[in-house]
Amino acid sequence: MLTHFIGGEPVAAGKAFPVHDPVTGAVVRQVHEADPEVVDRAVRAAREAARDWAALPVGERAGWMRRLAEGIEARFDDLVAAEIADTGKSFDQTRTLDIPRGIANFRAFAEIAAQRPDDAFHLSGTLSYTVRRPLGVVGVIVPWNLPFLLMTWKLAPALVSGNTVVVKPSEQTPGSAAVFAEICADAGLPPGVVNIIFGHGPVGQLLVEHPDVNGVTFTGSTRTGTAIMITAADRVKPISFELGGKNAGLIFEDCDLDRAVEGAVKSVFTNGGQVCLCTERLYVQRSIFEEFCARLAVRAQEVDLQPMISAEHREKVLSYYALARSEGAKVLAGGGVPLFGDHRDSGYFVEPTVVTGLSEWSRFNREEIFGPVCHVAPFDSEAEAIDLANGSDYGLAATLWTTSLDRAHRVAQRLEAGLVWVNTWYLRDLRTPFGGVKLSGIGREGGTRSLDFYSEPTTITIKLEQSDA
Ligand code: 6OD
Repeated sequence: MLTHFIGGEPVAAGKAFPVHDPVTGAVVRQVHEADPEVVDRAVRAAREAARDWAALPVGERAGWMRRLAEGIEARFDDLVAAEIADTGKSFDQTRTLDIPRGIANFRAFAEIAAQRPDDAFHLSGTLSYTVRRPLGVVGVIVPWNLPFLLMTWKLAPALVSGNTVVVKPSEQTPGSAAVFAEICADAGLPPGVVNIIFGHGPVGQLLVEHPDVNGVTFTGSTRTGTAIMITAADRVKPISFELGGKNAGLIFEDCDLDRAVEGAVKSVFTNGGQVCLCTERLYVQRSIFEEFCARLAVRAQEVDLQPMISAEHREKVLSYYALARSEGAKVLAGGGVPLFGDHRDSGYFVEPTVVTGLSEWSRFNREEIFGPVCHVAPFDSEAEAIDLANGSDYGLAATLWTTSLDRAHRVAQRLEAGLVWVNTWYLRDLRTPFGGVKLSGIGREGGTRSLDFYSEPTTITIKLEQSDA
């Protein structure tokens, strides 16, 4: 049974809840559910550790980040196994993306923080400079789609900036966080610097409202983000949110069509479409629309299947497949549930799906689905393509496919999204600002933006007396 990790110790408290393997629906583990006393205990442990951790020179904290990266390398296979058991991800993706990004996150933020200069300003006889102080105790709420990647993406900058943390992983994917707790203990990380508590949504709510939690970082649905924001507003806590998306992909007739089709396949179907950066709306220039649709429909039937995270989420995705039909869509590929004839038939799979023919105002084209599915529509001009892409309540990511350098810059700069990829998708440089506009989030993390969020500057201004000499 998975236990909480508080003050450097395993804590077995709270009733048990099961985690299911999405591939088969079978129970893979039992986990303790935190209650208010456990949440309070974790926050107190983090608070007690905060002063000494913040007092360490940043170079020493960076050293700890490198040691945690080494710990992840040493437990690589256990982390891969835990992540796959909870999510049903492919071995290939977990080994090449999810777990390596944990290592990269700790290494990158160690370097970025250790090398960051402070600001200094001179103005007619005054010197002003800034020192940055950590927020204190940070609540880290992690989603189920990229559990280890996103937990470490938040932990590394929070810790290297001098905060202590209480992490709440998703109740659906606690496994890799439990291995990470062992890594922290084995590395000898000072007790209370990292605390991990398990449980459902109300545990996250208790964490956000705890008076001794000084800031909250969250990746997940816009609805949950709104609820956290309302709670955090009570004490004006800093928040950083990366929320939902309804991301557009623009395919121009001057693209390299082979690359564009493969890029669309990757951006729509990776992780079963369960990445906030996945494309759900594709707009294709009319002259290549028919060919693009035909090729995408074929490729959709060839991709490796990844299950939805839960039976409930599968029902949600299937309800959008039904909605597409009832709104009058033409289904080009998929639209149902695959039959395997083996143990996977009790898992949470859906068919990768491509539809066309819906209006921009249909619910299908406006709401985030978070499954392996997209709608494809034609456009006639560059201006129309930009309007279509921007005509969404969300603004996280967009992709565009063109071989024209001018068009690439011109269009990319007019898209209302925090991230625009040209002739690629989900290519990451961890130093760049990362986040969304509109309903897709608030704030940016990545590189020094993360350090800015997880610390606050104090400006010190000194009057310099003029010498008579
Ligand atoms: O790659 C990242 O750093 C990141 N924050 C990915 C977020 C994906 C959301 O599903």
